[in-house]
Amino acid sequence: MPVKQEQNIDAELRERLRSARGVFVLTGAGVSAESGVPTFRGGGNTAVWKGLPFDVISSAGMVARDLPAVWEWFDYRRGVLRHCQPNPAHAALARWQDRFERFTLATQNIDGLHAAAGSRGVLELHGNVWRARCVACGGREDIREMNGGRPPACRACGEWMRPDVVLFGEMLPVDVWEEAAGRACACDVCLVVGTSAIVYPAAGLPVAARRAGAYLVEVNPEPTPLSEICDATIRRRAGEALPRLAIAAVLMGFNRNLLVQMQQATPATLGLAGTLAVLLCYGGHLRVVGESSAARLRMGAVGSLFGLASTPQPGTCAGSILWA
Ligand code: BJW
Ligand code: ZN
Repeated sequence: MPVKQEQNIDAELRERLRSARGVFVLTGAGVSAESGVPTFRGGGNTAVWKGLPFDVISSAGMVARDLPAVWEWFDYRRGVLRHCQPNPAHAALARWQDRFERFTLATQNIDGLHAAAGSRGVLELHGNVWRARCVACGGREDIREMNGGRPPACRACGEWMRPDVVLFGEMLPVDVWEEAAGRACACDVCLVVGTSAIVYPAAGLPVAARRAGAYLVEVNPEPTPLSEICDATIRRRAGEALPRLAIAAVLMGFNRNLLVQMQQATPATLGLAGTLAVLLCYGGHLRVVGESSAARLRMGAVGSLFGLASTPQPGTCAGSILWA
């Protein structure tokens, strides 16, 4: 099946999202790019550090050879991250978590920005840069609550601690991986955002989801090896695309949950709701049912103001707005 390359959210994607019960999202460095976090392979400025390519310094071998250098590298990275805030893409995904029966957010990022945006239960496949882990007993600590010392010593057993991140050549945390793999294979829509999709095993999750029957969508300004098996690709930055997708999802929830109440609403409520919806949803899909002709007229007026193609019928005022 040919891949659909969309600048806009197409009707099929909206419908897939509307009917999805399980949504699985995999994010990578690109979702944090608009927060100022450098990517690994997208021209960011951390690709080489002190003459060492990141895949050398961020490797299992380096922990064995030179743990203090690994700490220095991650202290530097935390110094950069300290100034970074979640962006609209993180915020949009945080809003999604309550909109679907089953919603899973798995990330390859170690920056903690999804949680900072309010996402709960994020599956952090590659660990978290703000945590340290004891090389002997596996005990974990929040680096922000530890005092000095590099490498720090474990409070429980006195052995060295290391950053609690998954480096090249290391296994992913088994429980997190198994949870992610199970959820990926049980979703209806799989969204892959801002990853070059070349680092395994994480890059295998969307492939597994697609094989299990999910509708696979990629949000990335650049093509990736995954693009050719995607059902749709949105060639936009995550900070632009996700809020628009999120608004489409909000309005779908709005349709599903509030349609009945809207049928009972007064023309004024309908007019206000319609105006708000159109203002908020410049990329969304709007379907509001009104009992009175005044409400339909009001919706029609709002629609024409905002370029809404509306098709009012008795008892119904419906329309959809395409992205500008
Ligand atoms: C935007 C945007 C915007 C920009 N909006 N988008 C062959 C087959 C299978 C596996 C292997 C293999 N050869 C080697 C392996 C193993 C290796 C691997 O996959 N290597 C590949 C490079 C081939 N994998 C491992 O070692 C993993 N472990 C493992 O396999 O265990 C089994 C094993 C054990 C023992 C021996 C061998 C195997 C572990 C992988 C851990 C990865 N760790 C890192 C570093 C974490 C710590 C740190 O931060 O330093 O994780 S590597 C780095 O890459 C980081 C990332 O999470 C990961 C993925 O990168 P990501 O997120 O995709 O970022 P980028 O920069 O690559 O892409 C950014 C994208 O965003 C681009 O596409 C842009 O276009 C886009 N973008 N702006 C949306 N605004
Ligand atoms: Zn310990």
